[in-house]
Amino acid sequence: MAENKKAEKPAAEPGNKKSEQLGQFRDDATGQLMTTNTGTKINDDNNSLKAGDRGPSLLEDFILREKITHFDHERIPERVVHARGSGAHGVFKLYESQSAVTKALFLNDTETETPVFVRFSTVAGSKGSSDLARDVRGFAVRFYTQEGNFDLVGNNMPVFFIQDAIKFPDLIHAVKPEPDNEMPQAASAHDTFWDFISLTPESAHMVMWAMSDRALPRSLRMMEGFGVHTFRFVNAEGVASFVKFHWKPLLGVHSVAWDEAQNISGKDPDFHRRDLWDAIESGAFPEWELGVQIIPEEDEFKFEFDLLDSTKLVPEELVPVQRIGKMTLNRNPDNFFAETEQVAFHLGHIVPGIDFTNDPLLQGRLFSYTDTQLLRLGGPNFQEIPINRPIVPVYNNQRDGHMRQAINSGKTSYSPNTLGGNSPAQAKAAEGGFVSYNERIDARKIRARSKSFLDHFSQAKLFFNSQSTPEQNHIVDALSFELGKVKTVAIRERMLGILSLIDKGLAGGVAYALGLHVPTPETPINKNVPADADIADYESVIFEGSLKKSEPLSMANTIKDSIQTRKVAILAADGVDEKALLAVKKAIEAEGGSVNVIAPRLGFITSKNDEQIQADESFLTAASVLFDAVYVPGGTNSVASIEAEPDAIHFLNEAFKHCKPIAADAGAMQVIEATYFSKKIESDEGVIVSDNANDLAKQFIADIKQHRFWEREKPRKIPA
Ligand code: HDE
Repeated sequence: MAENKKAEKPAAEPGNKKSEQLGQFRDDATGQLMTTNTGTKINDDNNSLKAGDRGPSLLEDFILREKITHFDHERIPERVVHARGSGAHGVFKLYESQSAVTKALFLNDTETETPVFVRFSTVAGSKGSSDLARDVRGFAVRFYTQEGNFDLVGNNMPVFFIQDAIKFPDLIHAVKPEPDNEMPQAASAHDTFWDFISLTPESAHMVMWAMSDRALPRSLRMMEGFGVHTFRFVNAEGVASFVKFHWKPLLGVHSVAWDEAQNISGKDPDFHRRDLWDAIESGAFPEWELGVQIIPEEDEFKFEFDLLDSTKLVPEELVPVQRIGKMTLNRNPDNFFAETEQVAFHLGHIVPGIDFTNDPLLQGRLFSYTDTQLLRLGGPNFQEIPINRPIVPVYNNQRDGHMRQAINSGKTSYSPNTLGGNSPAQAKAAEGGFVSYNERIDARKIRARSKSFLDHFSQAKLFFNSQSTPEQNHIVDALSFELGKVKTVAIRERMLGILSLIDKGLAGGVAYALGLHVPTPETPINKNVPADADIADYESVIFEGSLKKSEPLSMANTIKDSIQTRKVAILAADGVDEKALLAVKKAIEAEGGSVNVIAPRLGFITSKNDEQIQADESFLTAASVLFDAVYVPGGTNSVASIEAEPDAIHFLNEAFKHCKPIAADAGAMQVIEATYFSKKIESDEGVIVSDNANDLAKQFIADIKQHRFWEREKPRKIPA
């Protein structure tokens, strides 16, 4: 009789404590026989038990009942925000001990690799929405440290829309699909969002970020991450400092164009998820450096803004970011539901050496994250789900509840006790027990916003002024698009009022697109505003910050030194000049880029010297928006076929429109001549035509490093 042997479940990464722990739960049915959940082998999984050939199914059929019942209960509520996400495992390695500022062991110990699990997400869309929505991205990192889990639950933008957690349900209700018709999906371009924003001037700074190219990342691997709030570090002597957390991607920060984003949403709604998965599978592990801005406690009031206000960032010119370690994502999850869906992040998961501040947004979040898991994961034992377990043992007197896994032995589940030897005992600070920072609070209860939170525009201006001209144009375009989708003219006008307090040119550009006028000071933003909005005073606290520009805020200043994992399309057909094709392919692959040959149909193409070259995609399955650059090799017949292929010409026109590098052999000039942009190529950077494959490859690679030639958008209307 065949026996089901319990499968060996080796750690995916021996030596990695989290991976070893997950290994105990990983199951693999390869070579095993099918069973019910109670282990009884199943003989027929295709037919239910019936009374006769054509008779009714029998209630007795425990196999049918179990299978259908489980299926009926397969779904859990999606996250109320950040529903769509992608996860990955990795490790964090510290460069240098940070013991001067924090006693957190994983930030003291340079020997240990701390396992991490990361989940990236969009905010507004449902679980099945497109990756390329214009949206903030969640950037949640769990460190499985030797002192318990530390979750850094951040975003890809350093500030937030609101200052106080009590406004979060309002913000999210406004941005989510409208309640009467559940439209639009994963988009802020609708009336309720802008109604709320136009009545909430504290959102001005975040709106600049959300309308910038940061909301359209080229890849999850190419975005920054931020802890947003000011946190506290506490060292072994009990000395505290304020800290802001940053993640700096080693591939730089890059985005796509809005028109491109919308097309990607149709061609591949899983674009970011696939990109992350494929990069890890191919061994091109995404990397970020962890940065910290440390502010000594005595400097708390040194700034023109309040450190507790999450609508403000600390400019790097004022407090430099020190890079203290590196995170590498090196393993995809085994099971999306078990890991990415069930992971329960919480910024309240901290370890000794890290502590909170009184940021009212942070304080509210401390309540929300446990509360939401209770509903989403079904009860108080969600920390026992494998992905949520710390790598250190858990001992306390919490007991029972739905789906309890631990079998706690012994008589006592209270403290203090004598019957159980007073175990588990409280840990003294010297034993690693968490002691909250002993902050002095001497205050009256008050339900109001601190005056130090009232400047809403100086950093919105700082951000806008720090952008390059193409980036500023993109913000104008984004707002023109979003407000253009708003039906209520009064909301558009109110937003123009807000924008005019940030930058007159910005407001003017958007007003032009909307066919409206920028409100003057005589038609202030608080016109027709309900008393609850409480925005009457804001204009009186318009404040000019001393810093006018901050370089790191512009993506134009990001790293542009690599083509690692960039995707290049080669358009080819029978008769292609394989020498040129292979030379360019080899040069790109040597620098870590990847190449796809796109041909009129799948299968093989026959080169001019009768070589067989595999077509990776056809013009039916591929789209320019899924690539970073395009190359057209020569070869008389190939060139003639490509020229005659409307989809290929569209591919090139669209790549040009999205400001991507384009290269063609001199022999493929007739393909370029069939494009819209052929007349522009002499002056246009980022388009090369050459008769020397090596020179071409060199220049092409240099262009791909630049990512995009945004200056090409003049004039900014290009057909494609
Ligand atoms: Fe969240 N947020 N949030 N948030 N948040 C959630 O928790 C909440 C805020 C962030 O990949 C929820 O487990 C409140 C800021 C990320 O699983 C929920 C407030 C920042 C994720 C929740 C905020 C974030 C969440 C929904 C205002 C950046 C996804 C599901 C005070 C610093 C984590 C869940 C993942 C998820 C509440 C504001 C980041 C409902 C009340 C600011 C990355 O608990």
